[in-house]
Amino acid sequence: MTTLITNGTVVSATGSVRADVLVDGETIAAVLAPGTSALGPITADTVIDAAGKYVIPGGIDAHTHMQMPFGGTEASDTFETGTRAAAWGGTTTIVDFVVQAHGQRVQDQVQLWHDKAAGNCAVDYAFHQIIGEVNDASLAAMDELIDEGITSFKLFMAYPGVFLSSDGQILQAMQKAAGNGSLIMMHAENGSAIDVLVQQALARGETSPYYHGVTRPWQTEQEATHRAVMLADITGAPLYVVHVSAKQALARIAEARNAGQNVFGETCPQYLYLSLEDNLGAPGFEGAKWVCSTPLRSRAEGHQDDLWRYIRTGDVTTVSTDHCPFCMKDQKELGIGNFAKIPNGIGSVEHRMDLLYQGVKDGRISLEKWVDVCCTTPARMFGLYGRKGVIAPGADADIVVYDPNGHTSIGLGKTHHMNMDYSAWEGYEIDGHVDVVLSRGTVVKDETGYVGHKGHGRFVKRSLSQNLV
Ligand code: DUC
Ligand code: ZN
Ligand code: ZN
Repeated sequence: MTTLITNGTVVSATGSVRADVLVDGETIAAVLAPGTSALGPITADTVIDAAGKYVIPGGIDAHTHMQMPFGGTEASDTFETGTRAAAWGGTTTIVDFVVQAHGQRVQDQVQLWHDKAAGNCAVDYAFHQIIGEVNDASLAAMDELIDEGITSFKLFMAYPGVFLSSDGQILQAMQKAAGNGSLIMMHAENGSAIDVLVQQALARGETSPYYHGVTRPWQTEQEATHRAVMLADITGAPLYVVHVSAKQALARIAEARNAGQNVFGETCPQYLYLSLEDNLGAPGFEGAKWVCSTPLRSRAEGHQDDLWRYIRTGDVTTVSTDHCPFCMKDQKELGIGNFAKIPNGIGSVEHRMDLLYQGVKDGRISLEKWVDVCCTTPARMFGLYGRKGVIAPGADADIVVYDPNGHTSIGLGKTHHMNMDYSAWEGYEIDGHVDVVLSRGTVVKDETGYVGHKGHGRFVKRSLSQNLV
């Protein structure tokens, strides 16, 4: 089965060129000058006309939480619904987090995540490992998992009593990563300080969602980021700081990078567009829709503009979603009268490519930077490059045909495909449209809608990061 995507502009992280893409089976066979090859006109079983469109590598969302237990409930997207929504939005690979909490065996949890995902996914998937309890067994598992294609480990400086690791435990895990070549991912917020601020706010009767943001001030993020950077420096471990929302934390990351450290920043669409004032501060309990950690930051303080700038400078290496959806009904509602009980998370897996494309339209980032932070660098960062993140012969035929003149309405009500009863992006009008999505050569989304099926998506074993200096 061959497919020719013709007349389009192939956009990579380094440039754009008019070219045809020939797909044979599951992989890309050739990238050709438009119309012909040295052997004459190309024939294929299926032809996709991409005239006036961009042809880009399938998006890689390197930070998702499908059906993750959290805050007394479970993230509302299953691997089936979440990866289907990803396909709708031009994301062809997700990297989800296996969770090891206190008292759990890492290897048991890996098996559990395989059981949840296998046979259910619309697009390919890989795993990171959350180490919620650093001990001899979990440190040993960090070595074992590398052979199983899980090469990055997330630690928490937040959520005392649930996921938080002490500085000593973090140091030990970093020593392990420095030795075996894996990558440490860090949730960098000072959880002990935040817990005190939260209790004090609640005691004053400050219970609405707005106070979720107020009690996690930027200083708690910058302080933890600094500590993580210093611990990484002591150990020589590479460090990827997830969901950075404070400009001061990014300044610290940029400083470490300028000093030659292998430190990387990730941000998410919510931190680029949404804010403490406009969203968490919405009337009544409405702000619960946007409770996530790290929190949305004040627009008056200028975080959003700075994050775009750090994407341009390369200090924000990747843009992922931290997709962790909860419905308002029965889930976010757990925190009525006490913001600390609102499950933390926003769902965006369907909208990341579109939302970041607005940065191109608005003149904030180049077309190539869009592909870089959404597709190519996530692949390099997490050991997928070559197979994923690139349109080149031999790569998996994960391809998106994107219409820059199309339009996507994230309307009021349920116009999205995530398993949520609201959208954090309600009312957003997007310049651009995901027209066609191929996952390993199979069209999973076209102009008629979703045409894929559950079970098409496979687990992808990752190699060590290809993005370290
Ligand atoms: N932050 C969230 O918003 N949700 C899940 C976990 C996290 O760290
Ligand atoms: Zn986190
Ligand atoms: Zn997360």
